[in-house]
Amino acid sequence: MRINAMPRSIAFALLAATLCCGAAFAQDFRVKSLQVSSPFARATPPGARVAGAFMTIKNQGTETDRLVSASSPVAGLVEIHEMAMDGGMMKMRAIKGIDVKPGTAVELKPGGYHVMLEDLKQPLKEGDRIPVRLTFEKSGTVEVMVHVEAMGAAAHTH
Ligand SMILES: [Cu+2]
Repeated sequence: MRINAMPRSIAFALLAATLCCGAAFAQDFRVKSLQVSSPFARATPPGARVAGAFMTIKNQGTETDRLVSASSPVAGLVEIHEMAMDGGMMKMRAIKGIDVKPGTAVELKPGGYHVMLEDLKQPLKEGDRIPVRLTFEKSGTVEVMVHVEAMGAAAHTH
């Protein structure tokens, strides 16, 4: 079929479908009163065994909840980490959980809290979407899809 033989309405629909997908990854996931927004990670260099996953967790309920664990089929081990100053250097360490108070949002971001994917079974490639299960003390478990973005200038390494 010649393209200019296509009815205009179909041509516009195809164009809209092409344009839509830039924003399709800004995705929200919900469990009870919690909303997990736009989870992302960065592509890993060959041989890397770890990667951080980042997201915003908002609590629209009336009680404090707490992210207590996470797991993913792409990682042998998943921990909750924070970055903190230690003897004048930024270091990351495993923590028991992240509290999310009612009416607030906690941002997991490079240089701060993150979900650490360890013992990666394969490198994370730009454009991948990887499932990560988050478990909260009160709200239970939710599976989010983590969008893998281009490798960042700020590498995330141990
Ligand atoms: Cu870490």
